[in-house]
Parts: sequence; C-alpha cells; structure tokens
Amino acid sequence: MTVNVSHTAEIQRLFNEAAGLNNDQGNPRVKAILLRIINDLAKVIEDLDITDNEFWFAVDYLNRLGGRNEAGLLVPGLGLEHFLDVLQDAKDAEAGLTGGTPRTIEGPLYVAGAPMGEGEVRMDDGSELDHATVMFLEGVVRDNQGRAVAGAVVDLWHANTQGNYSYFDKSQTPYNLRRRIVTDAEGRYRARSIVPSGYGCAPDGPTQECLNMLGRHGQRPAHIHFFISAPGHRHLTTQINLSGEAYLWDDFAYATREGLVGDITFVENPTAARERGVQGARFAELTFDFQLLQAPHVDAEQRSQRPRALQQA
Ligand code: MBD
Ligand code: FE
Repeated sequence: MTVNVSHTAEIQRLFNEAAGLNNDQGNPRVKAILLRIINDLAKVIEDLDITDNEFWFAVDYLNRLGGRNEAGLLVPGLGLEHFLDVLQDAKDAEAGLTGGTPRTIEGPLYVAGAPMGEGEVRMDDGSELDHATVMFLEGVVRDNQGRAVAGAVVDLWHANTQGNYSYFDKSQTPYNLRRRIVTDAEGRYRARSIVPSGYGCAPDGPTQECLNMLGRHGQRPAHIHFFISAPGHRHLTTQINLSGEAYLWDDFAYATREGLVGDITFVENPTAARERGVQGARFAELTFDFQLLQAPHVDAEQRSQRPRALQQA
C-alpha cells in the first residue's frame, strides 16, 4: 500500500514556498525547474515507497559522486548525454537541419586551450613509444555542399594506451594527446599520434558503484573526440569510435553511432614504416572526413557553455 501526501494542499504550499514562489526575488526559470523537480522527486519517493535508508544512501552517494568529480561521468553512463543528442537531432529535423556528420556526446574529459598547429601536428609526447602503435590520422572537413573548408579548427583529444586522458591523469605531460589543428587550403587535417585504448570507469569510483548495482560494465571502445568549428558553420561535437573494438556497440556511455565508426587499418611494413619515420614495422592509419552544416545563426558556430577544464601553465 502506498501512502500519498505530495498532492495535498499542505505539501503543495510547502513545495511552492521552498521553490521561491512566494517571493519576487531570484530567478523565475530556476524556480519553475526546481518546483518541478521537487514535486517529481516526492512522487518517486511515494510511488516506489523509498525507505529512509534508501533516501539517505542516495544523498550520501551524491556527495561522494561530486567528491570524486564524477557527476559528468554518471550522466553519460545513465544514457542522459546521448538522450540530449537525440533530442537535439529531433529539434534539428523539425527545423529542417539535416545531414552532415552526426553529433555525439562530448563526455567529461575535454581540456580547453590545447596547442594549435597548422595543417599537421604531432599529438603524443613519445613517452609510450616502447609499447604504443603509432597512428596516422587524417581527413578533410567539408561544408554542406561538399566543398573543402580551409581554416576550420579541428580540436581533438583521446586517451593513451592505458585508456587515460592527460590532465585528469596527472602522470601524463600537459596536453598530451590533445591538439587543435587548423585545416589547410584543401580542408585537410593530419595528426601523428598513438592508437588509444578504450576508457574504463575507475573501479573504486561512485559511477562504477552505481553501474555494479545495475549489473553493467563501465567500459568504452577506443575512440577519438572532436570539436570542429569554422565561421559560418555549425559547431560539431563528435567522436570516431574505432572498428574492431570489443565495446564498439556495447559502450557504457552510448556514444557510438552509425556513421561514426572509424575504419582503422594496421600496417606491417618496415619500408613504409621507415618512410613515415616510425621505428619497427607496425603502424596504423585512419582516414575520417567530416561534413559541417551551415550555421542557422552565429551562436550555432560555438560549442555549448558547459563548464570545462582549462590547463594552467
Ligand atoms: C570517456 O573517455 C568518454 O569519452 C566518456 C563519454 C565518458 C567517460 C570517458
Ligand atoms: Fe573519451
């Protein structure tokens, strides 16, 4: 038997008061959102008969989640960041904005201000060359007519062979595996880097603790993140997820999409390796082109205002 008091006049008065509806200060938008969340949460507590122990466990969980800086990790893990993409896709379709490279989630591991290069960059600091596979990544940025976009900024970041990202992993050098590349006159970007490994949630962290209770793993396939921007074009946030990866279609963050699988090829050829300046015989090649949409208004040229890390010198 569920007891229900959230709808009573007494509790509605309480929640309206708590959400600031009895004053003319503050922010009306925040008031409307908080009122809805308080009411919906109260309904969840009643309908699912949430016990005191369950409620206070959840409060403590949120403290621990924030304490480990993992709120931005649980969000994709629960499918909510992918939901935001699908929602934006539907809004775009409604507005007739279709085509181009699909968007997919940013994730929590971007760092602003990466070193910038013209046309071609080296991304890795060389520290893993005794065990990493060198990767040559290149492609062309095109507009909605298929014309090359010169001067586009390709801001890309990926994990090392341990699946870890510089800045968040303090054992790596600043901006390791993070670069910005300005496309050349043919719209081309080129990077020499190393083949990344898939990311896994910290086994002792609160996100994995939640996933364990859901009977789920916290693994991602190997992938490369991109922000691509150019004047007049709509900002694109996306990823290349690598073919042949165990978790390609079993990604805990639900980022892999049709059209975003990168066909990486591994080459075993001592001569080709030497010509490319690679020690030994083995290296990898990955070609991936992007297509941007026209920006419907100038704001659409920019990425979201989501708070992000900025490396301090
Ligand atoms: C990642 O590398 C990532 O891209 C996402 C979305 C979540 C966790 C780690
Ligand atoms: Fe990632």
